Amino acid sequence: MKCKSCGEKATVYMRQHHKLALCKEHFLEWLPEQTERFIKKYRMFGRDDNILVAVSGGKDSLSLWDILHRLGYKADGLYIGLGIDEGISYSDESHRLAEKFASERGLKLHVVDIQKTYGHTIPVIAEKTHRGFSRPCSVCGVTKRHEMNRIARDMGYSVLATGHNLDDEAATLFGNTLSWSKDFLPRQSPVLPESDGLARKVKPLCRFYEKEMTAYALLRGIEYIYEECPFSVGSTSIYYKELLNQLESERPGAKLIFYTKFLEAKDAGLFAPPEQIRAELFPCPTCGQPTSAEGQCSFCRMMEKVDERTSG
Ligand code: Q46
Ligand code: ZN
Ligand code: ZN
Repeated sequence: MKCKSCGEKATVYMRQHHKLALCKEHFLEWLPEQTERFIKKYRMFGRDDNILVAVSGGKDSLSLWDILHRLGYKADGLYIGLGIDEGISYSDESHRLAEKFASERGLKLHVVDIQKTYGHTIPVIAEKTHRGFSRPCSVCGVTKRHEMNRIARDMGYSVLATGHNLDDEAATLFGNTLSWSKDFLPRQSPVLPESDGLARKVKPLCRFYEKEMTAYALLRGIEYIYEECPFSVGSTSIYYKELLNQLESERPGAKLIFYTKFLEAKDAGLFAPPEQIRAELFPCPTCGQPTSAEGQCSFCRMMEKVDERTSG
């Protein structure tokens, strides 16, 4: 197989992208160019925006940071230490790799350690709130969202970027479609506009297959944590990813079509415009972040419960 650009031996073959074959050098050019295209297509941000990239130490978020930096965007990183240390030192190792990535490139990384900031690790918070019987993912999700919004607001970032890839987005869409979620389907988008003091949220990698992101990180020589979070084992989203991979192997491109046709249908008016569906928001009396219920936001309610159970 030959590279479409230069005719040298191809390293990456993408059956799902009209059988595109590229050598290492041209693949490493192609992926950032495509990212730039999507940033413009979905009007994610411009060169003047201050972008905060949520960095987990995994291949997607570190590659995203690498790409934005190469494209000349102003992008700093945020690493959230969750204190997950079950079987492997997942948090320590991912933190080390995020720091290493930043220091090698002279990039700025903010670090929030949940245990230092709130007194407990994620697994302990989950245990105390009884929300994490099988796994602490809902507690973890609420906390990460809260901390990303907090740091973006306090440090003056207008855009919050995450490394979700096509496999992530297609699995989420699949789950939301199975239940025809009228709350989540209208909100699933490569870009969520800023609102009520919350930064704009963008997913510049949402149209790249996971295997393309793996190839990018490996060929670029980015050192990332190979292990997934130990709590992701057996999750519904991994099950959906496996189902979609089966479909993809029979019908190359099916995942991309599933996702992009959904975005097109949304643009064509599948749902009412977001302003009409959006619930009224109130500032949380404790932390000030907007919440849909009058009273404390879900993060502050959760932390109050943890405090009660710790002191009581
Ligand atoms: S939510 Fe759950 Fe992830 Fe948090 S506890 Fe691990 S698997 S890291 S995306
Ligand atoms: Zn080439
Ligand atoms: Zn709050």
